[in-house]
Amino acid sequence: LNLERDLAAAIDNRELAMHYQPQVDRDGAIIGAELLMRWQRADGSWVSPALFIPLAEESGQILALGAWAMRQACEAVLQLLAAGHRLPLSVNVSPSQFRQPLFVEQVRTLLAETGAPAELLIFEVTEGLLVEKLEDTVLRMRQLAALGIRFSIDDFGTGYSSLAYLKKMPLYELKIDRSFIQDTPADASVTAIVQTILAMAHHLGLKVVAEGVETQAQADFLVNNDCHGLQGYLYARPAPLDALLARLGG
Ligand code: G
Ligand code: G
Ligand code: MN
Ligand code: NA
Repeated sequence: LNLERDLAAAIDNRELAMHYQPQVDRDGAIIGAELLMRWQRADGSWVSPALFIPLAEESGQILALGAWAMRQACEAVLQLLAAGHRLPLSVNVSPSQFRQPLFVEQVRTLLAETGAPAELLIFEVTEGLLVEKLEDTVLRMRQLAALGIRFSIDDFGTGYSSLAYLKKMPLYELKIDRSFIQDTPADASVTAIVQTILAMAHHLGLKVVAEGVETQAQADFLVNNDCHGLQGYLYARPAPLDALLARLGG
């Protein structure tokens, strides 16, 4: 098994697919969707991104994968618009992708080429991005925000960065990591952490999406604490764009 070699071929052989997982509001209406990459090998087996994304990070292949993901996002935004749905899409941006010298230029070019409105793209970045080179990160985020791109901190609460960055960067949203949601509201201290994240976000004017919502008890608790968006198997698993379009109706 040589995943690195196979991954290079996967891009050329169109073995990568993008799946979309809806995010809903308190009434269950779809307010957005996250793009999640999938790799189906020639033998039909699926490789989890939890396995190939870290590998691609190490080999540098993440740059090609990331560029592909970004184009998929723009094309999906346009396909949704054509079907009458002005739906923001969230795309995961890995730290090395974000740190490429020409990243801002690439995004600008892609937006111009495709005509996708930047206002319908949310970049999910992890706290790992915010640990090093904070000044440069903030500068780039501002340049992208000036184009209309919004930013979400993915896996919030699991990283090592300081809360000081929350004030410094142009953020739109926090995504509470599913490890917290899993134990909410059953575990009192985890539940307290979730409530604290929600309260802090509200004070800072940030939206919050909870990931990994699997039970109605979790959803009820989150809604009662004014969580803006809910994402998880309770509503839908990640699936091809057609499934999202069907769910939106048309
Ligand atoms: O969908 P799943 O839970 O298997 O995803 C596992 C991990 O892979 C998650 O951490 C997710 O953020 C990451 N991932 C999925 N798609 C992409 C992508 O397009 N780009 C990047 N950088 N990470 C992704
Ligand atoms: O790291 P990131 O948040 O981008 O990754 C999200 C991952 O969580 C995806 O791999 C997705 O498939 C997975 N996921 C989404 N909803 C649920 C859920 O309700 N339960 C579990 N266990 N995983 C989920
Ligand atoms: Mn994510
Ligand atoms: Na996450």
